[in-house]
Amino acid sequence: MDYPKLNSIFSNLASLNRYTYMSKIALITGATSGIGAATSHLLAANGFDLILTGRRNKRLVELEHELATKYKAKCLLLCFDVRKLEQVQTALDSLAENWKAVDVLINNAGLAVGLDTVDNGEIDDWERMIDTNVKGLLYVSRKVTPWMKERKTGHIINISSIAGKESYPMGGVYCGTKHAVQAISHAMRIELLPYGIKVGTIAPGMVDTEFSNVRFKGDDERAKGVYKGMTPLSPKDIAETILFMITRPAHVNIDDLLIMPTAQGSARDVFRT
Ligand code: NDP
Ligand code: 8X3
Repeated sequence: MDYPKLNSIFSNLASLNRYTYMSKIALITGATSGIGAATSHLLAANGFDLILTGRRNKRLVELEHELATKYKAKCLLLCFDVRKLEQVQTALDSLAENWKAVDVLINNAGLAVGLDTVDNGEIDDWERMIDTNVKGLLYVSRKVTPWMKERKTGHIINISSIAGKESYPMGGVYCGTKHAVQAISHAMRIELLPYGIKVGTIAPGMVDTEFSNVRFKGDDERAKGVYKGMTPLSPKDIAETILFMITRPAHVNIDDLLIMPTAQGSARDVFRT
């Protein structure tokens, strides 16, 4: 028996397996920026095949190119608005059967728009936050969860916030949407117990992304001020936390994880120098 030759055949088969059959599939909403983009990089580097979604197609195409070049990652792009039920359904229905075997769903797409009291808030801002953060998460989960149930496996990570743990003035509606993410996630966790599907939430404090630019509608100076005199979390910090959560042994589920910058003690208590 020619053992070196056999070894080489086995090692080739293993690598074929790794790329053809064994890679786990992660679907990340809001992959075009911030936490979603950083998570796409880290999961690609760790051998995941990725379904990347967002509204900005150019960014999705650039991201795919970067991940293919850096990590030889296999990506599938779906450009849609999570607020639009029909778009969500059409996009996800278009997946080939092998891509519907989603192992990890990261419901990350979300935003805060405006900072105002309830008696003065812009109705359109409210609609955008509620439709994206709550209904968008529900629309995507409604499509993907049955695929996981069928396979009796899967892991759903919902991105919440410190705003899902406490409310602060002028952020009532954003806080309401993130409290809803916490409540919905907890119910999903219990509903999916019989299927062995894990559900977990991550609630970050301040993370340096495009979040504040979006909240302040393109006012970059105001957005920069949010992180003045303190070191916020980086999107990579959250990506690493997600990777940790989804690589625990089969019997371990991290249900709910609050992660804050060292300089932030609550939604409103930030130590600045
Ligand atoms: P970014 O603004 O950098 O990224 C937001 C992502 O969400 C983008 O990829 C954007 O893609 C996507 N998105 C927004 N609206 C829609 C939509 N209608 N349809 C599809 N995709 C959408 O912010 P973050 O990375 O910070 O935000 C990610 C998540 O983290 C959000 O849920 C946010 O609430 C949460 N979070 C953020 C914190 C922070 O301080 N940054 C702290 C705690 C939680 P596109 O525009 O291409 O559609
Ligand atoms: C984002 C963090 O403090 O602006 O979810 O609500 S905060």
